[in-house]
Amino acid sequence: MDQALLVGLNLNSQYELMSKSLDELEHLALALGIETKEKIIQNAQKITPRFYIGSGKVQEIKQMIPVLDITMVIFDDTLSPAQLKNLEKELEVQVMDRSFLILSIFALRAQSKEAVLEVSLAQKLYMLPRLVGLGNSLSRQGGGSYNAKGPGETKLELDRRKLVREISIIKKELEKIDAEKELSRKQRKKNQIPVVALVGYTNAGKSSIMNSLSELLNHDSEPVFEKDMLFATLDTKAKRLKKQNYPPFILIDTVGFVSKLPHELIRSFESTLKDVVEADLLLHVVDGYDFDERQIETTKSVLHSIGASDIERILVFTKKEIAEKNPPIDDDYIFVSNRTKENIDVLVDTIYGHLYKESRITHLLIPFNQGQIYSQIKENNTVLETKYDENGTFVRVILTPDQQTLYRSFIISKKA
Ligand SMILES: Nc1nc2c(ncn2[C@@H]2O[C@H](COP(=O)(O)OP(=O)(O)OP(=O)(O)O)[C@@H](O)[C@H]2O)c(=O)[nH]1
Ligand SMILES: [Mg+2]
Repeated sequence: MDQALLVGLNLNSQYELMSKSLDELEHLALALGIETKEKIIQNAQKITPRFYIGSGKVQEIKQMIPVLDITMVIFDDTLSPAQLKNLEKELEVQVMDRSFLILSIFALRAQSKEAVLEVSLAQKLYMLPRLVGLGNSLSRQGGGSYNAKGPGETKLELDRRKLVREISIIKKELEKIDAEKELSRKQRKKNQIPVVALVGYTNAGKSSIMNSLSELLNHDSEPVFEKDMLFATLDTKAKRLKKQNYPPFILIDTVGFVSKLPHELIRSFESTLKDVVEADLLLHVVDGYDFDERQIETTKSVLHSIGASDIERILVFTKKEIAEKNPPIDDDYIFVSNRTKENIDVLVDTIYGHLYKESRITHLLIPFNQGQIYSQIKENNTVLETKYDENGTFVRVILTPDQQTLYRSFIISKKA
């Protein structure tokens, strides 16, 4: 097992926040099997360009390394390529930053072809500007060995060109996958089925909510993977759910967020996160037991950076059965338990309330030769009444504004 020393720079004199951030870093490290031996916080006014922390602190760390048997030093923030290089040279152990750690966890978890490509793209984007500094860390990731060096070309330049080439190949692969997914997105739009996406901090309980909702609404579906671990879900899973006598909706479970999520990851997960961006409603899931308001802020800021901040959001807290008190927050929320299933039914009603709040009871008269329209409406909507007369099938049904447009030629003004 690697033994790590964690380092945080406290710039805003918010010691407590920094200490929480280092606790989270410890969890991230543990996810890779790295044990934390010691945590150090330096209070400072500004970042030192050469070492990120002050050079006195670097010497202090250097002395601790042999005493504590440290094999790597992990910084809580993103280090510049130069800082990384200077620190590795000075400390003579492997040095990594929070971004590298998160990227490595993602790499460990990625299973589907899409996730593997996305993570690999993020890692390569991260490496590109750091080829000079990442000597030790990079060689583990397969910097590659080369036999054919062109005249006058350095290994560095070859590495760089190889990376650039690989990045463009992966991007093309991802575009292909995205084009296929685009088809199913278009199909959903055409069928007017609304999309609800689960978003939130990693380990908040998103996948568990998907399972609770599926159990209640769709008994025969396979559960998705839920586990007490960081980034359990990397792949998007979509399920069609439907309350009896109500129209269906698509529920999407996807990757969780964490504070200081590397921007390379956000960029390369574009295709996965598109499902979130195109959703009609977001369920912002928050751990209601281990409540931390900053996790809400992190999620909001990631949503903002992917262009999803204007989508309507319902705040959902989990783990109600073990929480001692209500989360101290002014916003409206629903507090559920995925263990006892308390309030899962309330969540369902709230989802329907949001999706169909502009829906209207509409009267339609569908000629008998348009039977498929009637089946489509019955399948996807709440039909309140059906009657047959010589002109066709009369239906009293709840329609969304979009559906009112779609079926406008069948709308009649009052009861037949
Ligand atoms: N006691 C309790 N545990 C819960 C509840 N909801 C979720 N959990 C547990 O919390 C852990 C994380 O749940 P997940 O559903 O995997 O979390 P997630 O948000 O999907 O996490 P990522 O996929 O990593 O982003 C699991 O061990 C769940 O069993 C709840 O209501 N009560
Ligand atoms: Mg999950």
